[in-house]
Amino acid sequence: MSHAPSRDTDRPLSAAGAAPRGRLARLRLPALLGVLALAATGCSKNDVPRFGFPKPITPQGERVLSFWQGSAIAALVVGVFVWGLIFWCVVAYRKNSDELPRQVRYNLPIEILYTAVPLIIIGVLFYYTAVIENYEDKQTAHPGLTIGVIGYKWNWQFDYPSVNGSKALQVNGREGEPPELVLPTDTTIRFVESSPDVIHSFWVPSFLFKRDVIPGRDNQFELTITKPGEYIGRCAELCGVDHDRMSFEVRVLAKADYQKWYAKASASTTGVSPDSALTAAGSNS
Ligand SMILES: [Cu+2]
Repeated sequence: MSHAPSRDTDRPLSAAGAAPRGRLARLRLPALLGVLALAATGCSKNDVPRFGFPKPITPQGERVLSFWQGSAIAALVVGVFVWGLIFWCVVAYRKNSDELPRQVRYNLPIEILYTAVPLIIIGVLFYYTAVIENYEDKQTAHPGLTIGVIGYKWNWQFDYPSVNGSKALQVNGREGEPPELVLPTDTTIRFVESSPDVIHSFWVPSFLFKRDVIPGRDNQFELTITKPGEYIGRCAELCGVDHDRMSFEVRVLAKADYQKWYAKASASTTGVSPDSALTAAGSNS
């Protein structure tokens, strides 16, 4: 290690004493810009720990969120370490003479380290991915509700089977009027997907889950919703020219409200108006 003698030694004492303050002043602008960049993302303080993910409303989504948070924190740790190494090299090994630096190669321990550590990181990510995927793919023998999801060019149809002799119910979107998928809380819901034309993808961001709707296959999954409310749903597969029209609404009602809605909607001959769930439930939530 051959460091050039510090250039500060020639300076008068007063100037050397002022240097730290000058350095602080130079950091003020980048710090301000950093705060501004964070503020401009439009994230509230409560959103930051989710690293951009929406608030999950299913236990399955909670697991995905924890995994995402763990991965993001691991990536940040690696990132900070690498940035630190880069800045340290930039400063410690900056050019200080025209002499060619000592040429080195093959540091075996370091090469083994930077091969082994990424492999371990990938192994851990792979393990948790597999565990959570298995959890999300788990299906019960008798789900509380089975919904048929049909994605077609360019809308959605949701089929509710008949319950205790009631009529089966079909909810269909119309042009300019997205269909409303009404679901109960605290019920194991199985979704059975099908498509008559091309591949679509059923995606409700608040579930932190999407699954492709593939012609000739009946892709299935189950989940339980814990929070009533209104959520947005989309097609997450670029399925053609009017792909952007394939959005839908998800309205989650408390179990009792859902039953009231279902009784009314399945008895109706005129179909289900977008707000019938609310009026039937007699609530504004
Ligand atoms: Cu689509």
